[in-house]
Amino acid sequence: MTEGRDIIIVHTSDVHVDNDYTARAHGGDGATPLVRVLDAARDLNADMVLLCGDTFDCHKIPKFLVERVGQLIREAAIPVVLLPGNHDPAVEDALWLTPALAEVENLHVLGVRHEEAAHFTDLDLEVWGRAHRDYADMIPFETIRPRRARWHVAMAHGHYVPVPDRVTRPRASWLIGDEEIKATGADYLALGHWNRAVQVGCGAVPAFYSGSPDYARTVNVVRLRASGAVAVDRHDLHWPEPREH
Ligand SMILES: [Mn+2]
Repeated sequence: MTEGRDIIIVHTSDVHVDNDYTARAHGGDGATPLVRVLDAARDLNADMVLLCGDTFDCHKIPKFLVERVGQLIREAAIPVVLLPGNHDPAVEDALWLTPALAEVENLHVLGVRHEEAAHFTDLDLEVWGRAHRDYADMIPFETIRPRRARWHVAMAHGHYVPVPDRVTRPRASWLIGDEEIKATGADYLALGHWNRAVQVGCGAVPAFYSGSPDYARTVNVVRLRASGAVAVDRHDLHWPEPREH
């Protein structure tokens, strides 16, 4: 139980594990950004990691690398809640369904293992979000899930604009607006799709992009305090090796 202490959540997104661009940027190992994130979670003694979309760059990833990701998550030994994004949606032939990932007990893929919410009784916490289920546009907060636990954390992978215009074309897809953010009523809203770390919304709900590990070089650290307060900070990732881009 976590009675009396903070619940610590590490939030990142857009990790883009692959055997292509990300691998070339990290001396051949496309899982390096994920390793850095999980190292940070361990250093912070985190209770949970949120991977907020585009964890994989695509679904065509060599088996050895998928297995490595499954093993890294298993070894992290804390719940990892993953929202499929526009690069890695919950399609029929998604990597999420392969044994290397589907059999990782602490990996909770929304839209696959859970329809749209993962409930953690020991933390009195629910994490919910609507997965990308294809490569087309969708509205991440078209429907809102009401609070079902003391702590209500939402995830979405999309593009923030204060007031979405879903009529004019061309336009960005997967729009998220201020009113929708407010309507979530979440204690924390974890966002993905942008590479930079930034707070968005009108402030009614703490809504943050974490940015990608590669670009932001940080993860967001969310502390849910016993008092009910929520604190959000950024934590530097360790990058011992020089980056090549
Ligand atoms: Mn994206």
